[in-house]
Amino acid sequence: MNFRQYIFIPLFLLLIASSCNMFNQKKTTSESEEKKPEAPVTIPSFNADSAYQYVKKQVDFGPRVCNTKAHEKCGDFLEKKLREFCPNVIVQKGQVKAYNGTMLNFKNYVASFNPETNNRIFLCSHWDSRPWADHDPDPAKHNTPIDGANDGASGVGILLEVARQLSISKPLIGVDIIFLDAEDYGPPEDKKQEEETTDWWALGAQYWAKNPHKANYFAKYGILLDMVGAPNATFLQEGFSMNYAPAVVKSVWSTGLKLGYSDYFIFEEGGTITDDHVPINKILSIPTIDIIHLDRNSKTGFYPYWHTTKDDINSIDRTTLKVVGTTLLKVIETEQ
Ligand code: AHN
Ligand code: ZN
Repeated sequence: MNFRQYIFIPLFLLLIASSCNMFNQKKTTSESEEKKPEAPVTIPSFNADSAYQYVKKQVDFGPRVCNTKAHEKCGDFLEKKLREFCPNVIVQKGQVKAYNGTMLNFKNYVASFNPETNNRIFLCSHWDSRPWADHDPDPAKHNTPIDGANDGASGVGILLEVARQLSISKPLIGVDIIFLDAEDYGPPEDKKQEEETTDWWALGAQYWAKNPHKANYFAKYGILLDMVGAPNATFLQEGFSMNYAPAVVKSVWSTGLKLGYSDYFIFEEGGTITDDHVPINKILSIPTIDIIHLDRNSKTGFYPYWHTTKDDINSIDRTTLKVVGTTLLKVIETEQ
């Protein structure tokens, strides 16, 4: 063998070997493609900045008092957002009579994830805001409509973000997200009757409880959010919730506790509050609880800026939105 043979034979063998190898490599690639792991499971994580923006957007329309332009515009925004996140949205509209005889145009919005299953829960909040700051420390402001950043917009902002998360993670159970109207048109302090029937609150919820968006509507239970965005909020266990749905209260509060939110979800009974969950419990008989900011140290028993002009966007805290939203997503996950 001369020098050339020394070089070319091994070179030739190398070429054959490498071409075989190329073939093999190709095969390996296609095998690895077959074994490609499935797309990672999306774990929903509540985004507090997103919820905050939804709160701010509502407040920016101005007070969402029934029969006003701001109310109508905000309603259109809510419907548009719900339709972005969910293919099944029903809008209920009509008129209800207020304590002073005013006919209020109202709209209730219902977004249904997995509408076909009866293994479902609902989450709700009122979206209107109060026409009068009748608890403002300044009496000159008692007729001023409120922004209702906390009283109204906070619950809706959280639920819009929950809806956005569900549109990504696709729950196995059914979930209805419901925005109830005309909750906060109850008689102002100076016009209250001695023996108030209290039927003047929660007019949209009363309508929905009597005329659910769907015949024979069923849900295992419901959760109402009311004033869920103030800093260091304290959610005492509201009285009607404890009467009608004690197991739901305990389970939701335990979920909050497990997530590390024991400063918010307090295992202490608060007073009974006439709110949207009352007609739902009474008329529709679906056990429904109220997660509501109750404060033993405030004069009204509610969060300090309740029905004052200070219930504005500055009273909203992302951490509280996160606490409540994360707890709700966990509750949904636990139901799967
Ligand atoms: C009563 O004052 C009877 N209910 C209060 C319900 C409410 C008003 N929640 C928010 N604003
Ligand atoms: Zn209110």
